[in-house]
Parts: sequence; structure tokens; C-alpha cells
Amino acid sequence: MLAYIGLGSNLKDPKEQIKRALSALNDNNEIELMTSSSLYESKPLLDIPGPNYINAVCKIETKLSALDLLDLCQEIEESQQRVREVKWGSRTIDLDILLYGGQIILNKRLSIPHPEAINRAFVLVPLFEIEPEIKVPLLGPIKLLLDRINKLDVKKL
Ligand code: ROI
Repeated sequence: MLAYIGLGSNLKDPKEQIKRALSALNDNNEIELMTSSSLYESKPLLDIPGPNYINAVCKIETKLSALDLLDLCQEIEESQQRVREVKWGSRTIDLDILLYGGQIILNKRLSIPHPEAINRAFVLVPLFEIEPEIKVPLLGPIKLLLDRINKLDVKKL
């Protein structure tokens, strides 16, 4: 299965956090890391006070189920001592499964396509960089999704 994961960090050397998480994905036997986007910098969403975020998106090939992939993402978050005191608060590392094949998944632990992330510039811009022709289930071609948002919100590093 092809899947896309969004990564974000705004604490404790964010660029290093993203790189560590990408290596952890790559080191896993059940995952082949196919591509990762450039790093992008943006202000915290909704102008919530805090350091700027670094974000990236990667494309993986995996035989893991969506829920097993979620477990793995959460293990990686924990191994990087994720701090997340409050919802919308700063965090050392965040891994979101954005897309899992063309599947639509809705259960207690997982909503795919990721309902919030997939509308955000810091996800759409790096996803477009690595997969300009992708169609997001339920939502359509990424090109059209990008046209609706303000791409100036993110700066390519
Ligand atoms: N803001 C930005 N710019 N990037 C993120 O990855 C991010 N992640 C979050 C919230 C707190 C919503 N804000 C963010 O979870």
C-alpha cells in the first residue's frame, strides 16, 4: 500500500526532529520510504503563540494495516519524547497519516483522509511537491485543493 505521512515539529530542534522521524520510518522493516518532501517553515496555525513549525510530507510503501501504521507513528512520537500539553499546543514531533492508498477510513482512532491536515498549506504544499497529480479521496485533485488556500503561509527551506 502507498501511504503519505505528514510530519511537524516546533520544539527541540525541529529540523532534527523531522529527520529523526524520517530515519525511524526508513529503518522499519515493514516500511519502504519512497520520497520525502523539502522542509517547510510556517507560523503556528491560527497564530497560536509558539515557535514556528517545520513540516514535511513523505511517501511510503508498506504492508502494515492503517492501524498498525498508526501504532508505529505513535511509537516514533513517543520515542522522540513528544510533548503536547494542550490541544493545539507546541510539540516535539507529530506524525499524521494523511492518505492510505485510496482508502477512506473512519473509526475511533483514525480518520483518513486526515480531515484537518489535508486542508492546510503546510501539508498540501509539500504533498504537491512530491505528488502533483494525486487525487485525494472525497476531495479531488490536489491542484484544486491548493488553489483554495494561501500558499504564502509556508516557506520552503
Ligand atoms: N501549525 C503548523 N504551522 N504546523 C503544524 O504542523 C501544526 N500542527 C499542529 C497545530 C498545533 C494545529 N498547528 C500547526 O498540530
